[in-house]
Parts: sequence; structure tokens; C-alpha cells
Amino acid sequence: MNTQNSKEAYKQAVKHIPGGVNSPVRAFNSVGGDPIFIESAKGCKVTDIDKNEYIDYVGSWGPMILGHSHPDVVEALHQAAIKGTSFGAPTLMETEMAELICEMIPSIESVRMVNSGTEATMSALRLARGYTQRDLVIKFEGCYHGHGDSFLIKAGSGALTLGTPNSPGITKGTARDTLTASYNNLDSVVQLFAEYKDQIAAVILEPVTGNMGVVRPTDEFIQGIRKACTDNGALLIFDEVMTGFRVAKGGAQEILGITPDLTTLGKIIGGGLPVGAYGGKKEIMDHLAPNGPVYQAGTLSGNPMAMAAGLTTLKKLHHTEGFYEELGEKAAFLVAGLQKNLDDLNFPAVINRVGSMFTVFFTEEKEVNNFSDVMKCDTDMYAKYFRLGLESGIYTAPSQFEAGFVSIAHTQEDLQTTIDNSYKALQQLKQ
Ligand code: KE4
Repeated sequence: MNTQNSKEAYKQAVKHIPGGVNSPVRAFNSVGGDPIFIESAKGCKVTDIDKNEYIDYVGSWGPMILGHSHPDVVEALHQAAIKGTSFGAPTLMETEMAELICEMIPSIESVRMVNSGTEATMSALRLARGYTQRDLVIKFEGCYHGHGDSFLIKAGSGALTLGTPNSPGITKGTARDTLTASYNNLDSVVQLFAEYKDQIAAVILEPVTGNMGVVRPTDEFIQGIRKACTDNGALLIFDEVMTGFRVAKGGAQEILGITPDLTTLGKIIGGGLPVGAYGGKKEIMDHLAPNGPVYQAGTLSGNPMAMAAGLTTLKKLHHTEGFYEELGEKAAFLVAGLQKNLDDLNFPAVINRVGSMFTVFFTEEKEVNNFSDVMKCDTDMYAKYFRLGLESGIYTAPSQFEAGFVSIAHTQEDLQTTIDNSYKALQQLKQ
């Protein structure tokens, strides 16, 4: 496969962009080799600048649930653009977006638009701290909530030790206020609440994880966290930036049957434009400026372009009969085929799927249910599988610790081609 133009482009990009990319995972560092530069995308396919076409399971990391360049989304953007791209003033589309989000996710009574998932989680945490008048937050190893300082914290030695910065530039003072627990280990959360009684403002988690690969919470874990937050006066924040409108119309909270106090959103609600949102009980949200004392603002929050693309996308998800059933069937077909490949070749790997999110974990383990299971994966094997897939026209996440996404635009033929090419890749890996 010729990727000469991408190679040249990368040499050029690194001259003036750190690592040649505007987001680290795009550099392909964990899978090796140079990244491919995308020129265009349509439906479930992306085409690189060397004219190679790939079946896409990255989907811009989640937003492209309808497929790329959906004609209705493109038309909505065109119609919005000719009326002006940004006003910095209220527009009717923002009210329509808020009403639709509240209708689709009943736990949200009031919602604030922002411009990224990071902004959504940062703001939700500030609101939780302002509302509870407490400082500490519990997060989980393996969960990613964007690059806000309070979230780039690794567990101190022993779950009860205060956090330590996971990146230079984060102060010890900030790290001190973040406690880290273990996903699917309820005791690790209960212990922290006992140790830091009445000091914890919130617990934040990915209700189905995508950022350590796809891991589903146990009922005991997620129900136990809900109870622990309620019993201790802490807010439960579901970070649904990835799972919102992805794993179900009502997000992960719909399939888990849990009502969080706050939810963060992003990705799909922008239809591919920069967007984020956070929302929840009106009584909590009314603590936000200009109503209340908790400050948060944004020049382009709720801008017409993101609202146009996001509203068009969400309305299709909301009003298309059987959308999620069809999407789930596509993902189930793909994963069943990939699983059959592994079984037929007796290849050591585990596939986790929730709705149209999935991860193939290259591991000797029989299950992957938590961060320590994930850490046992053979990332070198994943890197080889990724590269063989790419060379056969399949574009999956350039990291073992990510989710793959099926869109409604993936046809049976695309899915079968993916299964067939994956089988050939696994055969080569077995040699
Ligand atoms: P952004 O700031 O990247 O819009 O959203 C941060 C974020 C927050 N919460 C969850 C659950 C997320 O998955 C994300 C971002 N997801 C990554 C994919 N693992 C974005 C890809 C990237 O970092 O380039």
C-alpha cells in the first residue's frame, strides 16, 4: 500500500505542530509507523491523501454515528453558514438543542453547551465542588475525562493515598484533591468515602468505558456507587462524552438503569463539529452563572454551526424508528464474525462490546473486566494487528486502549470484508 504522500506530509507537519498532530493519539505512537493523513470521508469510508480507501471504525472517536458527510448534516451546515457562523448571542437552535437533550436523557433537566468533552467534565466538576462546597473528587484508573488538570492524575501508591500528577504542569495542590479508585471494585470507592468523610464533592466515571477499551460495569459496582454518592452527599457524574447517544438513545444511563446527578456529553451532539455539554438536575444547574455563583463561559458555546450539525444528527437518532436496533445488529454481526475468527484460529483475545462500541483485547485472559485485566494486554500484538488491518483497508483505533465504533453507514458487505480481512491478519500473526 502506497502511503508516500502521508509520509511526506508527516515530515512537514512535525516542523510546526508538536508531534505533527493536534491530538496525541493521532500520531500512531502506540502502534508504530507514521500516521496516515485523511483527505476525505463518506459514509463508513475514509480516504487518505494517497487515495487509499479504508473502512473506518474510528469514526472521529465517536461522533460519526451516521457515517461521514451525511447529506442532511452537510446541508444543515451550509444553511447555517450562509446565515452567519457565530454571533455570541442566544439563538433558537440552542434552545432546541437543550430541549432535545432533556427529552432524550430524562435525568437532564437543564444543560449548558460548551466546546469539548474536556470543557464539559472540567465544568461539571467545578459545579459539583461549588454546589457541595467540598473539594475532593473520585475518579477511576483507566477512565479518561479529557485533559483537565484534575483528571490527569494517577493513583498514589495504595488506593487511599492522595493522587499524584500524571503530567508535568499539574500542581501537587491540584493532584491532592483527586482520589483514584479501581473500576468494578466497589470496595475501593467505599473505602475512600470512609477515609475522606464529608470531603468528597463527586465521583466521576465512564459508565461504560471506552478509554481503556470497552469495559462494562457490573450491576453491583454501578448500583453501589450510586448508593455511596447518595449516602455521602456526593454528586454522581456520568461522563457520557463517548457513550451518550452511542450505546443507546438515552446513553449508558438508560441501559444501566442508573440516574446520575450530572451527565457530560460531547462527540455525537456536535455531529463532527467541536462541542461538549453538561447537564442534570435544574436545582444543581441553577448554581451556574449567570443564575448562581459558579462561573463558566465560552465564546463559541452553542455556536450555530455545531448546533446545526448536532441537531440534525440527534433528530435522526431520536426519530428514526429502530435506529439503535439496526445499529446494534450491525455491531453484533461484526463482533460475532471477529469472535469466530479467534475461535477458528484458537487465537488468544477477548472482545468486549456494548451497543456499537467494541474492543478486541489481545490477551491470554479469559475476560477483561477492569484496569488490571487491560494492563495485561499484548500491545505489540495489537500494533501488528492494527498495521495488517490498515494495509488491508481497515482503519481501527491506533491504540489497544480505545473503542471501535460501528456506524449506521456500515453495510453488511463492509462488515463481512472486515471479518474476512481480520481473519487473514490473524493467520499472519499466528505464523
Ligand atoms: P474532548 O476534550 O477530546 O472533546 O473530550 C474528552 C473526553 C472526555 N470524556 C470521554 C469519555 C472521552 O472519551 C473524551 C475524549 N475521547 C478521546 C478518545 N479516547 C478523544 C480522542 C483524542 O483524544 O484525540
